[in-house]
Amino acid sequence: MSALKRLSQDQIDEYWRNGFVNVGRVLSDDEIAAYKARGREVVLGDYPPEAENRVMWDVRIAKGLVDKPEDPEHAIWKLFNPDRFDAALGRFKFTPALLDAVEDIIGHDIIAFLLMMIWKPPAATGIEAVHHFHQDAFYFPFGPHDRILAAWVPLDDASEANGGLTVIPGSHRWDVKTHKLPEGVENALTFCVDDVADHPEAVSPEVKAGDAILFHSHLFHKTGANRTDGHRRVLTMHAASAKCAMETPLEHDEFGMSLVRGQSYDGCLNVGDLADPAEVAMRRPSAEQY
Ligand SMILES: O=C(O)CCC(=O)C(=O)O
Repeated sequence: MSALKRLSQDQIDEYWRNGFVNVGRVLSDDEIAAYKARGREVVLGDYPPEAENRVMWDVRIAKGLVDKPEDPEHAIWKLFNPDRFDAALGRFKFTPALLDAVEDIIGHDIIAFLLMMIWKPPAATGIEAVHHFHQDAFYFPFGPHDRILAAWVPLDDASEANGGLTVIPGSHRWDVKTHKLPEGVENALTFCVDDVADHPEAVSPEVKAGDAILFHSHLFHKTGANRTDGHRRVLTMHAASAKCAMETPLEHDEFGMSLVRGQSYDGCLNVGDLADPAEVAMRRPSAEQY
């Protein structure tokens, strides 16, 4: 086995035992400040017209059910794949310390396929942005799922109080359950699992700004409302081993397969968006093979 890049064997054991691990600090204070500042500029309107659908407002605001708060940053839900329209936010997927930790879990060849910057509106807005228990693998038509994880990196200290992560340790060993739309306001991007509304073993780890939690694609996780007056912003990257392959046809092109470390493989996930060819060696499958 090759040498570990960042994690201790204990951290790796913890990941496979619990389905998640805090790998410590991956962003500097300057990087955190820069991502926050750039996120705000985008939310205030600094994005190209074609990115309109990727700037997603809270579903209650988007559906006109509540008034838009004065500060657009209190109304935003997420930037969806900001790397597709914003180079500054897109740099997140090349964060060396983060990729070192990801490599220690899923191997050297890494495809980042989904990036998000997600907000939770402060309590004063009255907007309760809740995402009930779900498993990310529900959305992913490729596998094996053991080689797919999420990196969750808060830009503000996060805890249960401001809508941080709640997870069920060990649930990464459960199958992917049936997911359904949440009751109340419909939002097709917040499918959830009905029969796991709460769980006695659920934990809500406190996570410092700039630390990364890596979690398995089957892990049950949820986030509650932000009950504080401050922001809760987070950058997430979903990553798969470049040795993963499609299991069912992809019905949309929202997963931007971007090789961020190592190489891609014939017959495995297709890389359509190679951001920095100098950093990665890549073998493109020949035309005849496809
Ligand atoms: O941090 C959040 O707001 C939600 C993260 C999450 O559960 C997800 O993106 O699957």
